Amino acid sequence: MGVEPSRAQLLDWRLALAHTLREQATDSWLDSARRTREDGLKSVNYLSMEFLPGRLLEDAAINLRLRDSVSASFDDLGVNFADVVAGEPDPALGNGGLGRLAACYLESMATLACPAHGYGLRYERGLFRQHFEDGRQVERPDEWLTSGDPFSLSRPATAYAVPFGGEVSDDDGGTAWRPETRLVAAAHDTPVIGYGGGWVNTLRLWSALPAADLLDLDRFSAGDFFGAAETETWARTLSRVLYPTDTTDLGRRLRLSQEHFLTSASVQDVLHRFLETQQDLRRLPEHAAIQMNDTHPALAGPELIRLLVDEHGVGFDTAADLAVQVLGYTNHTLLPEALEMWPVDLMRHLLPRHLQIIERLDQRVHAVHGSAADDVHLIEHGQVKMGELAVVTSHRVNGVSALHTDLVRRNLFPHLEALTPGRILNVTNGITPRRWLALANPALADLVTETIGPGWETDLDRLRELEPHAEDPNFLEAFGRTKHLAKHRLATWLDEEHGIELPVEALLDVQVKRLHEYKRQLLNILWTVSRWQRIKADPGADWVPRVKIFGGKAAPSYTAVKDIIRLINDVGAVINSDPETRERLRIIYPPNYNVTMAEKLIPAADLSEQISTAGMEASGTGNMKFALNGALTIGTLDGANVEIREEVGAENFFLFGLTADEVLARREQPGHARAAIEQSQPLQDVLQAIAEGTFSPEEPARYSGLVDHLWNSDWFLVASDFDAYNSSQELVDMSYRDPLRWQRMAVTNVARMGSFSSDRAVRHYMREIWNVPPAQ
Ligand code: 26M
Repeated sequence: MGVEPSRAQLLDWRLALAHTLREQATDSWLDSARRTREDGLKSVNYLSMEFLPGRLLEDAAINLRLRDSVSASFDDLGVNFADVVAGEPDPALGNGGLGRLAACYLESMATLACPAHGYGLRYERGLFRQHFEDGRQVERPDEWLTSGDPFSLSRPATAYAVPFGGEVSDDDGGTAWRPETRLVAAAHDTPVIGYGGGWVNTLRLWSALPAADLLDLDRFSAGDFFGAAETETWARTLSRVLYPTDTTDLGRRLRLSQEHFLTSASVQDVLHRFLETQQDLRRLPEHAAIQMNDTHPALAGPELIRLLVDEHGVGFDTAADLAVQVLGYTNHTLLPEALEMWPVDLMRHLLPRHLQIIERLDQRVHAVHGSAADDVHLIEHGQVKMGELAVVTSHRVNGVSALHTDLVRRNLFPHLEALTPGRILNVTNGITPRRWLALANPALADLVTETIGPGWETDLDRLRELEPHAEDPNFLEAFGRTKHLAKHRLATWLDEEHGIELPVEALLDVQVKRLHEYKRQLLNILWTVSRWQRIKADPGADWVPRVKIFGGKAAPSYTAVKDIIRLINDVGAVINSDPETRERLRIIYPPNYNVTMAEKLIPAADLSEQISTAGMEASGTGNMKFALNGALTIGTLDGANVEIREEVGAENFFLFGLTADEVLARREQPGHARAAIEQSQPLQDVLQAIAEGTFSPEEPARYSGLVDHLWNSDWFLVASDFDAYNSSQELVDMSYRDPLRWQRMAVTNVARMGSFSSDRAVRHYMREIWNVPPAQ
């Protein structure tokens, strides 16, 4: 770094470490690309608007099997490894589960030596940083690039022009589109190192640059200096910021432009790499699979067809067939407000050629399937439906848990399932055991290795070998010590970073995830109020001490859940300063939940809250991380909870609440919320306290809207599930009072979580969707 060791700052050490680790990966990185090229291997192109990789350096050290020697080298230099990596920014290039899943899958593909590129956008600012002011969420910009991006390589030589706007002439000419503007997509590559370091893939993120000729010289000469720079400003805006919401209600033009920019640059890159070694585009499906992470990159079909037809002279039908063979689409949500639709007028304005191709695809579906396709419309009510587009341009469509896939088939795309039975399949989500056990929980990872030997890192089913030890009191005690260690680590961090005290002997009960009404953080905080009231009513009883930890961000415009954040903080302020209950109940809500915070919270948790309204959480992946780290789950029959419970055993899982079918039926009953509240004295007491301003004495009416909504509407069935949740929580207390029993349940959870490895999930994609053979 050009700095004398004695004068080096932590940042210098971190940059040096980044360059050193990247250097260590370089031979493998080049070899992997060379082998893919020279052996003509098929490769996967994972297109995603979001990636949440977490901090890169410790993960790279672990996967290169260098963590211990790196740490020892730093010791020799009188530098603390943990301090070095603690300064690393956590790239927040995603909102939540979908982006984190993409990162786990990239890591597993590299570990399995599956040739792959991740493609995304290099947002200058990631997801906002969250602060609290008077309990309210305040958003600040995330400046993750201020000390550079030292683990990545910018590749100015790899750039593509991405066209926008303009006019199309009739559909049969090969160069029908005369775009108004072109932006340049420039590549930034991050190595994705597989476990063991034998295979290294690439995460390629695009940033937008103005094309060299974008400054409008005519306007400039005419004295319109600002107008002349308009297009340049537009370019710089495009990759400036990640959309912080999971609906498309704001800034629609910019969002669609981002999606097209990602898709076009990536598909051009896929074709470019193919044409480096091949001539016959009809063989594209033998060499490339493209996976669309939700509909955000669903322009990939039209874009691939456009490039094949307009630039390479392929016929439309051949191009469309090729696209279908190459593409796959993963659906991550059934929420109607998150299903993308783009106004036809906007699409015509920005992407006239793509609109033309979509119209032709629509005609083609009807020509091929006749009246069986009467219910299929890619365009309806002046909107392009991106879900239908993604389905008809893909040979496989998958949901992310068994229940979710069932609902995708039955409720979301029944008309499309009927056209091509078998196109829709399930691939239950998974998580990488390298980051979520080896990195996040070294104490438990060491105990596992001592007990069953190494190898579980790449063969997570081997955790089953822990099961006999669940009967061994010595092992259970050692297991308990790992949990304690994780709690102490968390306590130190909470104290140092946030000045928060953590009572480490208490039951640690954690709900961390994006705020959404369907995830029902509200149910959790209402129960917490109820617990507080009951402790106060019977202070002599033997209450199990609990710490309720919350973490998560709300979309800036989602006012209903911003109220819930404020309520949690308001309740916390009152409860935490109540001397009568302090030793038995505490609320902690550290701001700015992200991957790094997850790595600290999850290993320390005793209880994992997975309490969504049944039928609404597509899968969840936090649920898997907690169970793998020996937390027990309290949860509804939703998403992957269903499969986790089947694997770990019903007796090792705290189930409560309405099923997905019951949810639908309950919503049909008029006055269901009022009826549920009237039947539950504890819930009435809670709502009365909130309505009276117990937690907002300076503004008693602060939560009147929220309470009113619960009595009169309650779409997410918080009231209907309250009593069941309470009974389940009482069972949690009972089980926790018997530490050996609790630990036996926890160890059994760990031992039976092997199938939730992202290695299993990625193998499934390779076999059933990508048609990529396993490495020998
Ligand atoms: C859409 C338009 C504009 C801006 C953002 C979006 C958008 C962003 C993220 C829409 C949806 C987004 O994510 C959906 C998501 O994260 N789904 C989650 O996916 C996880 C991985 O499969 C599942 O585990 C979660 O259950 C599911 O909620």
